[in-house]
Amino acid sequence: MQSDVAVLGLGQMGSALASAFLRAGYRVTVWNRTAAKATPLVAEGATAAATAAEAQRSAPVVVACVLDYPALTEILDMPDGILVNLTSGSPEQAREMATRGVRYLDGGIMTTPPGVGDERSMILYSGDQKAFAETEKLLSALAEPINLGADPGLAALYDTALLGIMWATLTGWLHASALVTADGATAAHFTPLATRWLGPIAGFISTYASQVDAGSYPGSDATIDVHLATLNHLVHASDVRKIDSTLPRLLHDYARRAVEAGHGADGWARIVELLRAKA
Ligand code: FVH
Repeated sequence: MQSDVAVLGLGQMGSALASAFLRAGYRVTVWNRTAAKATPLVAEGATAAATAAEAQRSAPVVVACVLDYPALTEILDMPDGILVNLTSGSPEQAREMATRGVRYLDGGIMTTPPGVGDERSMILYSGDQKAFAETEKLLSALAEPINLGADPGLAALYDTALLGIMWATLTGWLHASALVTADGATAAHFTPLATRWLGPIAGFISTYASQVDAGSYPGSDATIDVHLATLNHLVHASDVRKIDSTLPRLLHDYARRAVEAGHGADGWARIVELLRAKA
């Protein structure tokens, strides 16, 4: 072992991870299927391994960030040591990987490559808790490490759930941008109001979290009856401007179903019951 950490996979993210370790002063061995991608990192001070197996024997901690789990499985050859897998996957894949005899930590990177090495960024971890304790300081070089506990699937579950929020939010904003630009406004003019609106929305979410856990959804801020009436405007405004109304119609449909089931006086958090009941 001549390095502190080995990084397998030097795509956009793996290169950013290796670079952050180097900037923090760690000795880093790198490996990538396409060897040329190691060149800039070697210039920064990394050692290039000739094979994935050689890299895995070069350090007590191996950080993997390749395309997907099949790619990881192809190159995995760890006799011992700690595997920190930052490759995206499902909770089920993470739990299966943890059964393969390595000391396993699964991770979900909640940033893009430019955010790696920034302490305001976060990376979610779950799995072997002793391994987390042993690697926490090292992993702090990448982002704030958030420990979700011993279930190796939890980091991937939270990662996926958080990405779901991202896609829903981005698509809501894009729909809104299509709406306002159809009448001659610009996205640049509209967007500061949109980002300001995300503050109150974060407040609604915090209020609704305990309601979701309690299964009780008082309509004390706004009822689903009111949401439904207002959603009619969003569908109408989209239709008039010939903007795709799949998203507003989906939301309208949730509200309509809740009202038809007799829950019009409840708050929006009640919709979770429709999301849960796949009938
Ligand atoms: N980029 C991002 O912002 C996101 C942030 C959240 C986490 N993701 C996940 O990180 C994994 C890698 O993503 P990436 O952005 O680094 O992706 P690429 O730049 O395309 O690099 C892919 C690397 O995977 C290697 N690779 C692909 N197939 C194989 C294989 N069969 N055997 C060995 N290595 C393989 C590829 O090698 P090469 O093409 O350069 O030879 C790259 O090193 C991913 O799970 C994201 O979801 C990033």
